[in-house]
Amino acid sequence: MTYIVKPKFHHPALPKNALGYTHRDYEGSVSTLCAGCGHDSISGAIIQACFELALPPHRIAKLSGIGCSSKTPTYFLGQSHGFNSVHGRMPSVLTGANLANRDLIYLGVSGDGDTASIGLGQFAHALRRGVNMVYIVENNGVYGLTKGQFSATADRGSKSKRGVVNTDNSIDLVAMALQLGASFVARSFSGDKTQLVPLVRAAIEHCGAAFIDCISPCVAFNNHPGSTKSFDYVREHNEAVNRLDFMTPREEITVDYAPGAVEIVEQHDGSKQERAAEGEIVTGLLFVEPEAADLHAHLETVDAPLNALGEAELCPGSVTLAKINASLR
Ligand SMILES: Cc1ncc(C[n+]2csc(CCOP(=O)(O)OP(=O)(O)O)c2C)c(N)n1
Ligand code: SF4
Ligand SMILES: [Mg+2]
Repeated sequence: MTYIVKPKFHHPALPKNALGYTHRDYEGSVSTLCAGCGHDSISGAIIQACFELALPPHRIAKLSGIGCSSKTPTYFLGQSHGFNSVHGRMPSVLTGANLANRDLIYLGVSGDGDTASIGLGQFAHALRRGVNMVYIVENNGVYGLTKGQFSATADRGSKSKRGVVNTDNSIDLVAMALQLGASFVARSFSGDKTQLVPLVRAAIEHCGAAFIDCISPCVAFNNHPGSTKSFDYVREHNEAVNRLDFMTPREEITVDYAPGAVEIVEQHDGSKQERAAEGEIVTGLLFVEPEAADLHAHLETVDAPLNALGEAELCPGSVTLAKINASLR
């Protein structure tokens, strides 16, 4: 993969976080995506969230599949662990890494093609198992990298750049995440950094499967009239249900509702579906289960990361093994 390394120098007065790092310490290589691509804004929000949380970059693992969206981990957190996996396979690679080392913060980045088509099964199982991760889908309704075919999240009736009408029903990843038991579910818009940064921060701090479906317009193939994933369409139809200001668990968590723009979303009364039928896009934190148990809790694994255990802890010894074998005879 081609990439351009950013020069290391920066203005001496750049603000520093609690670790003494500047925003620059959370950046990656220069993006090679199309100028104006929504995905770059999401990378910016991830950089900002990690800077604000003062996360040590070496404690973060970023994993992705294949697609323009899945290329983005190269453009942020250049000092973190990274794994660019196979198309649609990020969730299982992330699950394995998380089981081996529970001490890292796992950030899965995917596209709507990567997640809602080839990786749909992988997506479903990672969420239902409660893998402790932040799973972000950079949702543009097309396969951007392969020149703009409709993806499974493209709305029925929306038009391609050449005017072809999509006749297939769309997959709503937020609805699926809710049904599958994700304990943090949100939808956002790459053009709304004020909403997205606190959402990413809250998702990182959440223990369990945190899912963010982020509408991210593809300026090359899906930003025209007739598209329901264009900048203009999302700006006109975005219904932000809450404005978030996230503070770390050491302090109080507050939710700030702007006068007149407040609405409580009841997840099981169908209100979200009514909005979708009216062509509106509901964004914000839609569901959270603050005390959720993650996969390690379900499996009752030990607190120490498995990759840090030595032979003495991993092997019960020949005497114990003989006893177990005898009990099974
Ligand atoms: C197994 C496999 N099948 C198909 C492809 C071709 N392919 C590459 S990226 C992609 C879709 C990307 O779409 P999406 O995940 O939405 O990412 P975007 O580029 O839109 O950000 C496809 C089908 C592939 N690389 N590997
Ligand atoms: S093709 Fe679309 S998704 Fe890919 S970089 Fe360009 S604007 Fe972004
Ligand atoms: Mg896409």
